[in-house]
Amino acid sequence: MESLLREWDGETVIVRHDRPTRAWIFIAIHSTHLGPAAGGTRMKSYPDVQEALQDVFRLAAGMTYKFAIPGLPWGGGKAVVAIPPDFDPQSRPALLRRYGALVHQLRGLYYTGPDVGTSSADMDIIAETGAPYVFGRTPVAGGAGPSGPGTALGVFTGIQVACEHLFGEASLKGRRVLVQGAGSVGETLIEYLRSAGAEVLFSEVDEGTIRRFRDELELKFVPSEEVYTAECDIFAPCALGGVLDANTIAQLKCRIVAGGANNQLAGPKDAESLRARRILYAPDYVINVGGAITLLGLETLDWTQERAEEEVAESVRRALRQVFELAASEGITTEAAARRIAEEHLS
Ligand code: PPY
Repeated sequence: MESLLREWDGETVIVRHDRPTRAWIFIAIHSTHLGPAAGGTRMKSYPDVQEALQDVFRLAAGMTYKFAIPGLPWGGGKAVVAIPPDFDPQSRPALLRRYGALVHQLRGLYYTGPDVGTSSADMDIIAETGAPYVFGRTPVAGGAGPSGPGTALGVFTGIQVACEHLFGEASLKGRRVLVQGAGSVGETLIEYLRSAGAEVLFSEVDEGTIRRFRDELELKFVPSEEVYTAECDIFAPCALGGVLDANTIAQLKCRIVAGGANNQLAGPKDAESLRARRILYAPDYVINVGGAITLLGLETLDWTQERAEEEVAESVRRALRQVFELAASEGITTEAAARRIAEEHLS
């Protein structure tokens, strides 16, 4: 724990142990250089507290880069609510309200929203005590709803730009795309891909979701143990982070990796391994910014849904093209190119 805190390059971390539920709450403020910190709240169980802290640190840093690339006036932050494995769902609303009160106490240092394990309905509850520092409430409660569809549009645009760069055309007609995780982002991404004429494969762990996509939409299901060896043009990780490591990269049979999950690379060396294998990687934080743009635009800039969609597609297109061009001209990885652009905007 001590070394994690010492080595983190962020600004501040707020720690709360919630005694009634034995949950740990971490709010990591990575950078407020460009504006107040914003980022979703992740709620799940972790094998140990250190992993929860490590996750919130990496996620918050990702938000800093995510906002810096398109030059949005927001800083990087994220929260993790690490619940014990025997967490009683009945204690959830009260925990969310105590968490909202903590967000409120920070008086705008950190704005929150949905992430893995939290929904718009949860944002409504958090906002009972945490307003006005909560994005992504349900439309009925006055919010912009979930961030998944906006994220999916950005990822879809990123996939088109990657195809244009590698194959010379943005069209997805007949391209084989494997979507890992048919959750809030993956589900909408699959719709976009199907409408564009792609051949969609999916992998998923939830039985009900598997049935829905395999049996009702007749999509090809890829079991977890085959997800890294399946042949496809594009692999789109839309579940959890850390899926690209030395082991999985060596097995990949795709030409492009472009997905919505945060922190897809297990470590910095993995960007090099992808490049060595001539797999084009669209850096996660460059193309998964659509949820943030949508929520912030709809809730703070009075955008219409149509405007939000235009802004997402346009900013992802512009940023990813710039990343690919810089990577090619400098002979560096796309990850290094993205980092360089973000750091320029931060300095
Ligand atoms: C993400 O893009 O990972 C987010 O956390 C989205 C977001 C952005 C701003 C407020 C809340 C959530």
